[in-house]
Amino acid sequence: MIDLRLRTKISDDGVREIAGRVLGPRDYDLLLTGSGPVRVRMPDNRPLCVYLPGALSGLFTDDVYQILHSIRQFTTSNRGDASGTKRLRRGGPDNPASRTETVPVSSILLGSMDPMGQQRYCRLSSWTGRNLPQWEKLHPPLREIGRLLAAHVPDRHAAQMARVAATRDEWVIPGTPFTTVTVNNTYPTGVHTDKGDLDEGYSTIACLRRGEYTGGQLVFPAYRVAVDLKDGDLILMDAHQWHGNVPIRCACGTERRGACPTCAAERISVVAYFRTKVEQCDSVAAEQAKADALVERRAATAARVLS
Ligand SMILES: O=C(O)CCC(=O)C(=O)O
Repeated sequence: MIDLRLRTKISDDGVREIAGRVLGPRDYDLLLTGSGPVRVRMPDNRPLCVYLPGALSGLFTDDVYQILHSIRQFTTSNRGDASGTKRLRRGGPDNPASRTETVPVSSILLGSMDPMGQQRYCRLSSWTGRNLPQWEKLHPPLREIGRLLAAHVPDRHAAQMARVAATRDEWVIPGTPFTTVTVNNTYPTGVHTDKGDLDEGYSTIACLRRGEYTGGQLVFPAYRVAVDLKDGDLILMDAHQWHGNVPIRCACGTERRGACPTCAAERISVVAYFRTKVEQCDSVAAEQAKADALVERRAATAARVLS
């Protein structure tokens, strides 16, 4: 394993200014490609990332790929800076929407979700709840990612496992230090830091590639370091450091937001992590009771408004 210690860092204020921006080759000086494993340390010696080329080769079977590929249809407009697009307020000048949205990106949450927005109870994400057999087929690669995290960043893995021990089993992906997974399909994230995951933990990104494309490199702009994840590569990383991707241009020559329907170029990133607030989740039955009570309260309010 090559061990690199970076000497300089651009100030947080300097990087915050470019939050949401899609990066380019001008934003890095060092590009890690698949020649061998590399550990990169920040100037204060904390680990920025561990890049493990080919570590997952063979684990993303056709079956697993088909599942991950099939969920590209699910999009979200609430990834904020990570969408790499501007936030817009829908509605007219007289009735502006209360919250802003971005252009939808192909990104979906799998696994456990803590209370957020209107859904003030813990639950499995809707895709997960409806597709349990497929969800379980994703577990073996996630277990291997957890094992690699333990092997290469043992202190962060141990910190995460301490939170796992304090969390009800039903909310943890069995045999892993993770509760939740984000699957992105073929779009460049804008400069962002991850939110909702454990401060003392570590994030992991696995990559599946199909067809021919250029770009997609994952850049840490404060350190001017980038990683070109190939099919089957894994990066273990501090996702609280600013990061984002370079635009993805497929073999047909178009800049992609979504897999290319013509040449089938596709970049899937699978981000596995521990969601901090999942530790507070009650039993499935108790959380379901909270959900039911919320539905009843809303129905009662709606009935009062109509009467
Ligand atoms: O796809 C990537 O390389 C980065 C994904 C990411 O940063 C995210 O989903 O938050």
